[in-house]
Amino acid sequence: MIKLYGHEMSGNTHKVRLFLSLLHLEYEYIQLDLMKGEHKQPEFLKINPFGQVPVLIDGETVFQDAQAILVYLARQYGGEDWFPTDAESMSRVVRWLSTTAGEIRQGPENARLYYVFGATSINIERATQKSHFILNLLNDHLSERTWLEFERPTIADIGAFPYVALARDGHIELDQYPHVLRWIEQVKKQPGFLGMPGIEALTSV
Ligand SMILES: N[C@@H](CCC(=O)N[C@@H](CS)C(=O)NCC(=O)O)C(=O)O
Repeated sequence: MIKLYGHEMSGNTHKVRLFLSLLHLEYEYIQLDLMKGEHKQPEFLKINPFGQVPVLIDGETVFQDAQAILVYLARQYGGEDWFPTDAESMSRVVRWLSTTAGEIRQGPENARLYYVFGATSINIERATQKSHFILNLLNDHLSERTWLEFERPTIADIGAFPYVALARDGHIELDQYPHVLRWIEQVKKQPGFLGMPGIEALTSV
């Protein structure tokens, strides 16, 4: 049985929950109380010395970091589609996983941390500027493509999705990025899509 430690407001946790849901995998979900610092307790630090969620355990093996977990799940359970293994395709997907942990974290993820969680150590001007930089880039990229790479969703899309879709939480308006908005709707249309607070699933009429 797969076990996932996370938090409902964590976009990093959501990357993993969304992917587990798209793969129709069952798992036990353990929500940590981050406000009480459960993720900094010795028991949890044993499974993740970084003191962060998400952490996924499959059998005896522990995986930390949302991007690394997506890679594991894609290769272990997702077949060739979500994370293809030829050298060029792999590099293309990893490029967006790096962007997720780089520009998207420095931009919309940090802006949300500032406004929603009061993380005043964050330089909000810089996070806002970084957000618009990466959203502009994504908008241009998606103007000619349906998905970030290839003609189907991959873990590149799943990794990038939560904090882009949550950008408004960080006071970043998405209206000026129509191709990004279209891409968000497309992710939401995937069978098995799962929302989180701030990312509503589409309602069927
Ligand atoms: N590189 C990690 C970052 C995870 C992360 O920042 N998790 C946040 C919640 S979204 C957390 O646990 N923060 C608590 C802390 O860093 O002390 C990943 O991609 O999973």
